[in-house]
Amino acid sequence: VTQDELKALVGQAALRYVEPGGIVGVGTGSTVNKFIEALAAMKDQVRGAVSSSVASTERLKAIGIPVFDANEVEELAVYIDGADEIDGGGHMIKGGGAALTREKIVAAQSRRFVCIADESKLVPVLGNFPVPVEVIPMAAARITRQFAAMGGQARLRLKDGVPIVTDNGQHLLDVSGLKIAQPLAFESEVNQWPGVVTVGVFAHQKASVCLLGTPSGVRTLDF
Ligand code: DER
Repeated sequence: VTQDELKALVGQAALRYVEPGGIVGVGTGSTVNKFIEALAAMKDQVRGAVSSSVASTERLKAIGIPVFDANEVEELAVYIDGADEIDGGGHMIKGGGAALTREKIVAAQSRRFVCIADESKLVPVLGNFPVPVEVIPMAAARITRQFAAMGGQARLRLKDGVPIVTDNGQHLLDVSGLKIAQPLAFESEVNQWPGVVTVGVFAHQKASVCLLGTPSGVRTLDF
């Protein structure tokens, strides 16, 4: 079974968490893209979506699903999103797709976070995947030094040699060499460093449930 097939499996499985007639929170990434493809089959049963990125907005509109601004909607029943890593407590590293800030915003206004992931994402301790951090550009060097002081190596995310600019017009650092055994404390600490927009550790907005794609089917982990 390929990783792509595992992503399609969980993208399809996530449909059962979408309430008919509701507005669904939609994340970003290749696994979420499989969910959006699956959602096309039941698009007349949903009122619309709140999106976490320009990329997902474009895909939702392409299948005819109305996209609402986050400010137009009160609480969402469910938020469907992937993860770069997820631990046994439902804490995640996210941001591989550069959408971590809006993902955390939409997750915060959703009652349930349904994480969809292939089994390679489940880890005992977060940190093997470099932690994405959205930063205000002028603060990047100082934040890099702060991560160095805790043993992390922060690198500016580049595309064709130029810093990537997020949907919010900021830069991204990817921090390797960290072992995040206390995700809540780590998120609280880094979030309040001046110049940090969002740290790609989702502990305060952890998953409620994870649909994990495995060769023997979908494993449902409840947190
Ligand atoms: O950027 C993100 O947070 C994405 O959700 C990412 O973590 C998962 O992307 P993938 O489904 O393409 O692996």
